[in-house]
Amino acid sequence: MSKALEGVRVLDFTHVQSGPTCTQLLAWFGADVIKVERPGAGDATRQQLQDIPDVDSLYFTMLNHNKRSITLDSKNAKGKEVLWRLVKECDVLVENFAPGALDRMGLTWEKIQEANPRMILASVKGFGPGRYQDCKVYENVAQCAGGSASTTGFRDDIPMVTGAQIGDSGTGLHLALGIVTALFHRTHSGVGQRVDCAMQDAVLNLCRVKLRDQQRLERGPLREYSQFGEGVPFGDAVPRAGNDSGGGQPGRILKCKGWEHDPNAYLYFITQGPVWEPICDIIGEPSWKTDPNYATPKARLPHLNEIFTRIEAWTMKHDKFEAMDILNKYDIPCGPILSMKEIAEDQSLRDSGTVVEVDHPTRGKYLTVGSPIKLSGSPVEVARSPLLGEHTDEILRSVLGYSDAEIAEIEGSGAVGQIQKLAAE
Ligand code: CAO
Repeated sequence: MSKALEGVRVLDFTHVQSGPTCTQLLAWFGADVIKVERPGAGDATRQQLQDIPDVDSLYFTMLNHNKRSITLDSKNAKGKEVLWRLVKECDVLVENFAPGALDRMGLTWEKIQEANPRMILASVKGFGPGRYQDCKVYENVAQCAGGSASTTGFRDDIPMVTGAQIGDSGTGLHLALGIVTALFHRTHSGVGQRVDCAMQDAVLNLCRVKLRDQQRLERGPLREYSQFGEGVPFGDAVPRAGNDSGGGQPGRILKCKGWEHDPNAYLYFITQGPVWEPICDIIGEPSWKTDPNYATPKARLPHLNEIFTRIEAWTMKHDKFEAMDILNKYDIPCGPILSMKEIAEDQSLRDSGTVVEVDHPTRGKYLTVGSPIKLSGSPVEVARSPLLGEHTDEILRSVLGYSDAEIAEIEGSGAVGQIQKLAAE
């Protein structure tokens, strides 16, 4: 079966997390992704958070599946020559260097277009044009500048970053969409274009509902926030809402049986309007079905603390999975708080290819997250990440057509470091 992006060749000049998540998606969908790395060092994440000495870290392996690796010093004259050959052979160049770094390598948009008018140049930067455009940015900076931190956590506590990598992986996802859109546009325009995605913008896009609430706040209190029921006045900016549901269906994280010793013995419980009656029956408050203080969603808003305290008295009698089974019979929206251990062991996630076991020549077997996007006509097979420079020789020969003598000259110049000839696996 052919892959959706078969025939697309990507010059992957990305590092750390945001860029690599984007090119990993393209590789999963069938693009030939050629990761260019500095000789001897490679992507800095190869050595970061190493759990096994001298073995590519899980940080690297889990972000760089299905790619090929070539080492190339882009500041060496011969290296530049090879790089320009790659620019001519590829459809997309993806990079997430610090602002200005690509230009300093001589790869300006004007020169790239001249060399290859069909090239799509896709970049991640921390900020778009404006006062912070020259800043270097990592995940948590983007979460803070994009509106996530100020709206995450509890009202009485400091701003909070989230474990979901919305700044890095979130931006990578946005960029991948920009790239496939530009590829589609190229099918009828015949020319490439730039695709820029700033991490601040991507986070803000994911925090869209909070900008909604900012404007609602100008017209009155946010009644679905617990703070409304508690009688705490609102300020002039959207507050942190703890674990309140974002939408019009109030929800909370509630303790379940075992919470005293298990940090994840909790359930997210949503008091969705249409299932209010079964909720009342299950928690043993049948009179709340008709009591005017509780019978309608609007009437319930000032009593959310009382209601959830009562529901929690019920959830604490059941473990989270038992509670799920009971509540699901009545279509009550709820979900267990799953630990990473539980997720790693979840059979359904394994069966669907979302959690995948991969074998690696120096690491052995490890778990990774497969593609969360499933294309029926282009299934993803997760292949291990490349070793540093593993495909240098292969790419110089088969993609760029260099001869033995030319390859010896390139190697002698130091542009690619020492080419390793790997034994067949
Ligand atoms: N050969 C030679 N030089 C190379 C090279 C290669 N193959 N690959 C990279 N380099 C050079 C770059 O040209 C740059 O040199 P100059 O500064 O002299 O121009 C240098 O390596 C360092 O690049 P950098 O500034 O991008 O790297 P850094 O580690 O200092 O910063 C980061 C990292 C992520 C903060 C920065 O790249 C950045 O802000 N990127 C954009 C935002 C982003 O993607 N952040 C997400 C990171 S994931 O949390």
